[in-house]
Amino acid sequence: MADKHPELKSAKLADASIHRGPGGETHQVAGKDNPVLTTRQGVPVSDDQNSLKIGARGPTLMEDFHFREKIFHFDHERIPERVVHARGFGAHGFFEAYESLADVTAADLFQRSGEKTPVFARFSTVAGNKGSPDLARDVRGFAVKFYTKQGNWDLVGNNIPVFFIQDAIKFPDLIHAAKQEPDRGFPQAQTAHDNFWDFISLMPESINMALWIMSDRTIPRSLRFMEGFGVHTFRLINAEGKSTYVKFHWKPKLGMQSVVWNEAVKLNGADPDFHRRDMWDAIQAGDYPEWELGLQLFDDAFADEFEFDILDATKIIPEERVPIRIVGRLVLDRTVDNFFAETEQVAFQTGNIVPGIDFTNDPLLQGRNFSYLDTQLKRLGSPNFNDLPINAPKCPFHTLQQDGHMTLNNLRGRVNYEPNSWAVDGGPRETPKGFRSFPAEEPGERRRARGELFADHYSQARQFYVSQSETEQTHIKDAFVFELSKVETPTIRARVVSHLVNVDKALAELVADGLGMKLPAAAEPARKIITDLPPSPALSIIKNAPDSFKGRKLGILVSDGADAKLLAALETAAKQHGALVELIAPKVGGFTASDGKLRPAKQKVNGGPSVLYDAVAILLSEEGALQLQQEATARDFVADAFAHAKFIATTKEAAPLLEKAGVEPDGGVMSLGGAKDAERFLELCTQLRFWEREPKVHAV
Ligand code: HDD
Repeated sequence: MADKHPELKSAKLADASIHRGPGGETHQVAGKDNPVLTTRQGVPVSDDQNSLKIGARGPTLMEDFHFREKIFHFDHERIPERVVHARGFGAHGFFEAYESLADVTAADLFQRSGEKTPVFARFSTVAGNKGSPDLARDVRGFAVKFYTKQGNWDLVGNNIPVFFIQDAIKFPDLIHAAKQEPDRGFPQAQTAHDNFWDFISLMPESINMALWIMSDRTIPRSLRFMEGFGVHTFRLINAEGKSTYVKFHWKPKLGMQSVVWNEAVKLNGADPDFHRRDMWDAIQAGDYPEWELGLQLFDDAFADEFEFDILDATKIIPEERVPIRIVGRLVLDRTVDNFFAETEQVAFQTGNIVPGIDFTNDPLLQGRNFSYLDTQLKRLGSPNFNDLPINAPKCPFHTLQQDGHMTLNNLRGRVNYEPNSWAVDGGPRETPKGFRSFPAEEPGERRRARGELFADHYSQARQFYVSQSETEQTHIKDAFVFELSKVETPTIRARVVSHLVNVDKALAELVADGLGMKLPAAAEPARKIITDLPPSPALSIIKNAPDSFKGRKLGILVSDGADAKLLAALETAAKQHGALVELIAPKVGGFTASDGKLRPAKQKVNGGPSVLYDAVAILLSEEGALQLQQEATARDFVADAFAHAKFIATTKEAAPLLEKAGVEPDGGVMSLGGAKDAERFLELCTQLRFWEREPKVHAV
């Protein structure tokens, strides 16, 4: 167990030194465990409860420097939130290289097998404000800062390998359309509104990404259960200066998993911090989230023969075409000490690359290289944001940059320019081993244009759709119907569906039917040929499910008199599967199981709905079942678990509750005869969801 804050858990409540002031206010005096409270100037404070006044009931005095300083600082606590990806959660860890990649790159972090490089990763949603819920249907940011021995490398990716637009000049339009509408300031953290779908329908290049965002990829069960992608084609450069194209992939060790949409909607109310809490809990418990880094490597010959442009960020290269070479692992093993100092002030920049890695001409990437640097100045308020510990390299660095707001790294000595004549204290000098851009030849006219192959907007969208399992295809259809049902303008709905006709006619028909409209004619494609590409099974979450319940959570609904043996057996089996257990009871103070022992509960039933769990067990005594069948939230607990295709284990005593909740026993509902059934149930849970049930519980 790696508990980073053991002192908090062991903390005694410090009430010994409490005394009351004349107005009844609480004063606590510094003692051996608590330092003296001071002002920012270090002046000891005698009273932090009352401002300085004339008499007990008189006006506050301007001379109260402690009051002024405290309020002044509070008034300025906020900095602008990120214009996108405002809501995020970060953690520290390391990247470990499995092998030397010296054949393809000179990047120092990839030279030695077993080499560990410290990293900071920040996961985010895109559209919502800082306080928005975690389970918004949205792309997740997956940004990793590698503090390498040759400087910081930032891989600023997403959990989806394609993007909405091809050229960075459209980014402000995309984001304006996705975020709250400017007159009304809503909807928050949602794309289900007119402006977003209006923009998408007018930008056919976004249709591939539209399919991805309507898939379950945008409602991950956990940040630990999702993939990450560098999206663009980058270059790796080896010591001889040879360039190899590369696409970066992160593969979660626990496998991929998402929730269902109705679950996401409910999770946003039940626990808006669901993803960050999950990550925090996992790291605190020593169950460190882990991903493997994979590379798709290819050369100019492949780029020339590939049917899409490798500079087009709205396209993937299927894993079946260029296999992924796994080259290392990312482990997140430390939560932050201070959210603001680290997660909020971390400044990622696509422009942060190191010798051995280089950009390509992808017009989205080229634009990003300007935007990230620029935005940090606005957000962090000074060009010295790199002096903040979270942003500073961990290798030695020497620049001749100086001064500016809040600089912490000041030059020493006489020299702040180069070249200079000083042999001693002459400051830093260049090295032939420093970063060199790949000397690509760039012929051509100055034009506002794009590569010809960028115009195929539908072939890969279709490939993505046909690569999904039936369940996932239904989820995509349902998501389109849900989102477009929130669009108030029928012509926008129709324009979106007209693109879907080019993707997959059957999908378009289902969506049109779900919206109660006639199937529109197909949109005019920019490129006449729509290629029927072979399915890429790697694109499906369900087809690649991990067959393990590791890292998942079993929720057990209990009452007084619950079978203690069975409970212990379930707890043991869950532990053996690497899963966590939480007990949900009528009262949080606990319940007395059949062995007469009082056990604490984690949740009271109305605060612990089944959406918080991957599978549930209902372990009630007869009286418990009679009591809970009267309780709406207990009925919801069971009914939701059933509707969300979860595995349910139940004792026969719990039958009245299941019946009241409308559960019709099926292959995903298991009756627990005794302790011996616990392991069988956990085995069942390794399938994660009982998808066969879904069509039976959703009629619309
Ligand atoms: Fe971006 C933040 C990922 C296109 C402009 N972006 C940001 C973050 C991630 C991404 C993960 C959050 C970083 C953090 O946690 O602090 N962005 C992407 C990906 C893109 C992409 C994968 C396409 C492949 N972004 C993109 C474009 C532009 C931007 C085309 C502008 C032309 N992105 C920004 C930004 C942000 C940002 C405005 C906001 C906060 C920040 O940079 O630091 O500069």
